[in-house]
Amino acid sequence: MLGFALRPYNMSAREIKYFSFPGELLMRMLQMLVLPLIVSSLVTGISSLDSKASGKMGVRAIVYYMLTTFIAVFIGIVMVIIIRPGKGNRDSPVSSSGSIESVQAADAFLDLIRNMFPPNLVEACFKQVYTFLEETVPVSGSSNGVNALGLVVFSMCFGLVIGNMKQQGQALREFFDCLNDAIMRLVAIIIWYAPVGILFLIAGKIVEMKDLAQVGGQLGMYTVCVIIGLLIHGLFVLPLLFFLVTRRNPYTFIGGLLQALITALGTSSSSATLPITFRCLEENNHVDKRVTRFVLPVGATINMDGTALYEAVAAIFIAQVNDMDLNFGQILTISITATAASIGAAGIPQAGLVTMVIVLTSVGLPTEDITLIIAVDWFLDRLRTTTNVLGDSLGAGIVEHLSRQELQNQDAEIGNSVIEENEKPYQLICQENDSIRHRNSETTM
Ligand code: 7O9
Repeated sequence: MLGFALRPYNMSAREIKYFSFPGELLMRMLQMLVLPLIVSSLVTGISSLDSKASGKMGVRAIVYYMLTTFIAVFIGIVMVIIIRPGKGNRDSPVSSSGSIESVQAADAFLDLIRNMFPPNLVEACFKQVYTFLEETVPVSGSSNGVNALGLVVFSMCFGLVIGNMKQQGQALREFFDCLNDAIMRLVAIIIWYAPVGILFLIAGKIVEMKDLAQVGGQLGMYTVCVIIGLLIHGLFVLPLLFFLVTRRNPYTFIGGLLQALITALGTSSSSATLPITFRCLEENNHVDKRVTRFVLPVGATINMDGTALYEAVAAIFIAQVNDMDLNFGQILTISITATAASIGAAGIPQAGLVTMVIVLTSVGLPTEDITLIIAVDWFLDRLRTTTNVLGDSLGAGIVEHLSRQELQNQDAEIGNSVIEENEKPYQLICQENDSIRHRNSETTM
């Protein structure tokens, strides 16, 4: 409302920039926490589980990610085929900004694998490798952005190794556990500023936005199509899946996530929202810390249901605009590449454009037409980010429910070990210390 109330004043670009400043601050504070948060949570999450339990939990999470991403793509494709937003006369081309470089799917895929193994961990905190074409020769460069995939792979391996080191690894386990607790306390402070920040982020964006009347015709129908697809996926399909698995009311669970969902809407970044997502799941929904620490960082990196849905819809929309009839094989190709693109996005530099180019070229669609949808991209990005965060969070609830047996076994082992303090294996002592510390921290927060 604040944003719409200020629109008639026609603020200059400079004024809008000043106006959005409190929002920018929130964004910077959240991003500041993401790096130590994902490293410490993955290391402690994995080292506190035995390798069998973490393996099972990992498989469950991956199956959930694949399944829900595929369902999202399917919903998107059904919506875009029913609504047919691209039919009729072609809109006059929206002012095309930025050139789309030629990228090769093979190069992007190799970049993805390369980024999994960063040669320099410090550099991985702010750079990704990137292959581009100079004439026709592939040259490697680097682009700005956190190499999330590399850090996730390293942290998982590191956690696995120190989990197996028994008493030798205890110091490191305690260090990362304590680091994680400390970061979560910072999150608890920043959360007080979040409402102010989000207010200015969203209001600033509404003041800045071009006239809505321009977005009519094909583009308007396209926007509606994506919104309906995201709503069906986020409000019906995912909650239904959650209910079928856990037999709990999914909407009370989603109620606990409201802060995280609104932050996702404001920041349009699921990685910046991660600190809030952690807090909502652990404090409001009481999801086991061993699950959130493991599942959430991985989910934020590879599970993007909204993004997959969006890319599939965009590709078929561009085909409709160009009067191209897609056969079943091509639609299948789009669904596979859109799924792959959403999984790989965090590992591919300049992902937004590059993954879209890969999906389009896989079925021979013209890549210039990406410029048609750029006008509404900022808006749809917010909605698909919210869907991504919702998918990650419901996934954590589902994985916790499916893994309750392993979690209880581990709790029981810790309980039994109290009997003979001197004879119990070192790992149990450590786990017991961990759980005592958690109990303490819960009571002090
Ligand atoms: C959306 F969790 C971390 F910290 F490990 C992490 C850090 C960075 C995870 C992911 C990233 C990251 O860089 N992700 C990324 C995501 C990079 C490029 C593109 C995207 C896709 O983003 C979504 C979209 O545009 O559809 C959306 N904005 O979920 O953040």
